[in-house]
Amino acid sequence: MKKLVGSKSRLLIGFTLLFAFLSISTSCSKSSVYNTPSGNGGGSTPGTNEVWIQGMTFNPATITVAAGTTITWTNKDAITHTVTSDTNLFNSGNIVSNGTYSFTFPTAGTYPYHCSIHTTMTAKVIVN
Ligand SMILES: [Cu+2]
Repeated sequence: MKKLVGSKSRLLIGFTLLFAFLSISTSCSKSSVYNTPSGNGGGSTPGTNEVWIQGMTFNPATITVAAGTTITWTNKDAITHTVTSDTNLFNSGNIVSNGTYSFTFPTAGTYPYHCSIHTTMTAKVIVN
């Protein structure tokens, strides 16, 4: 009798451990899915009049456009960046991951800019 009770409770412990293990592995796989980037970026290079902020750099670092062109920046990084004119002509404010910012350049000239969060990130727009 005692032996039977003992094996029943061992069986119960076994099931409890099995359920505990299953719920842990379920939550693990859920969290790893949650952490996976969505990967909905479209193409693998910036389009015309587009600058990607990617890997802590502006790509392309120098973009040349005609006067009146609107340039769109897209933040491909997981961290926040800004597009900030060195001469205060334009300032995006914070661009979160996957966020965009557009600015139209009506006048010919060279317009250097940087990220105000990571000041080593610099680039320029040349308007012809
Ligand atoms: Cu930045």
